Amino acid sequence: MKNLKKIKPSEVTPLRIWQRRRLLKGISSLSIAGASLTPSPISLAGENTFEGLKKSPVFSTKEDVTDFQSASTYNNFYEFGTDKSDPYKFAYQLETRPWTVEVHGEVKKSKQYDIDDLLKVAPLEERIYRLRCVEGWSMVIPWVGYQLSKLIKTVELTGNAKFVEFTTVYRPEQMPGQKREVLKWPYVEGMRLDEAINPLTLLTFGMYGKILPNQNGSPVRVVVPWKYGFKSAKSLVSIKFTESQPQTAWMLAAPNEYGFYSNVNPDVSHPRWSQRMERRIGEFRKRKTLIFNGYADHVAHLYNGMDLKRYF
Ligand SMILES: Nc1nc2c(c(=O)[nH]1)N[C@H]1C(S)=C(S)[C@@H](COP(=O)(O)O)O[C@H]1N2
Ligand SMILES: [Mo]
Repeated sequence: MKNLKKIKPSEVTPLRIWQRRRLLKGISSLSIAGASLTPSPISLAGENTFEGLKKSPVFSTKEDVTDFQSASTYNNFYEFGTDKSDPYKFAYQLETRPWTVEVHGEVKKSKQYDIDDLLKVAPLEERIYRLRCVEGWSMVIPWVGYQLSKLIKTVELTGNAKFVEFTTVYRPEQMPGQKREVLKWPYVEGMRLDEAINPLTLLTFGMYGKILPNQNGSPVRVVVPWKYGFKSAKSLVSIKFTESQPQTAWMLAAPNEYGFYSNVNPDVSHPRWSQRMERRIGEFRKRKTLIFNGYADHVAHLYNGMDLKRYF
């Protein structure tokens, strides 16, 4: 018998119901804020569903969407542990309201956004993107967000801005994985400014038409579909524009394995395994990995003349 005192609420209530309750608690402030600010065509209805989402056929794949169950239970979010099931088990502990995101650095108008205001900077769209993990699996997920470029426009960059640095929240009391030095916390990622402005780069608040489950990076993350999954940092508290290249958590951990660019590239192996093939979650037979994860038409020009083996 387990010691009753040690039983987590998630073990008493079936986990998914517990998480939904947490989600509903978190969202109530959002719907109230949404009702008070009228101009946005997007509103949240029952079960945290975004209504009136514009679909984005130009930027969406027509491939089969991964089922929500897999996309929300098989995750990498080391702040909650290194097992694929840890984020699903533990992410309910993260309090996603109130939440502020600092947008700062080389900008004329730095700003602390309340998450419910950040959500309204531009109309939210649904974008169905492939996301491939450096470990060799991939998913197809309908994300909800707007182009990061829309936010960048509102803060007016200075001429010195050349890179963007994303920082995840640091809260070891709510994120048990941060109690161990698996990575240098907080999790930091980054990219070049032209990559951040590319129309594919999505500031993301939801998936499958609903607000993001905590384990997928609630309340806001970035999704950069032509790069390995770890570039798409979750649960952001800071978006900083910098003159020099950010030092990322993965580069600090293993610089010879995880480069700054980390573009999906079947021709550049990870030092410990090939990147030629991938397993789409839900499929049995492996498929070939495509250069830039199949987004070459949108992003190949960003790397003209660059040696991608050197800048991996
Ligand atoms: N803060 C933070 N962001 C993160 C990670 C992480 O460990 N911490 N893991 C990354 C990795 S390795 C992948 S593959 C994707 C997975 O996103 P998903 O769980 O929503 O599919 O999140 C990325 N973002
Ligand atoms: Mo990953």
